[in-house]
Amino acid sequence: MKLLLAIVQDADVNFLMDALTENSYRVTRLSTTGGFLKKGNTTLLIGVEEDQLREVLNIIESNCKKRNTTTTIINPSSESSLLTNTVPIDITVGGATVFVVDVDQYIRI
Ligand code: 2BA
Repeated sequence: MKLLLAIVQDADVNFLMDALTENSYRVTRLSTTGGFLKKGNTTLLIGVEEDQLREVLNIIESNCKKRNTTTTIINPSSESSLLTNTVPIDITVGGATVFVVDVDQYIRI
């Protein structure tokens, strides 16, 4: 068995959870925060058998979009570290970041 930790954007999560549950997958939703943007995102815990892994990854891929955003960082070429000394950067977030972990035991009591 595998545990997927799927970090997805909040805008995608309802569609993704619907698609997973319609296909009889069990899923748990956690509210999380990305370290770089410091904005809310969602982490889904999805326990699957190994032969279901590819289908679940396909469902995640087809429901999670890439989105462009802009943030600011401290200007790395400047000697000043004042917060006012920032530069904008364009970044692409998503579709999804997925960690696949081996499960030792799955117990439902
Ligand atoms: P955040 O950490 O808020 O990152 C949002 C986006 O900012 C990232 O999108 C990436 O495009 C960019 N980014 C992150 N760190 C960067 C850096 N040091 N320099 C330049 N750009 C950077 P994604 O890669 O799609 O990641 C989306 C979210 O997935 C992340 O939100 C974080 O919550 C999670 N994540 C991604 N990789 C991770 C990892 N290796 N470990 C733990 N969480 C991860």
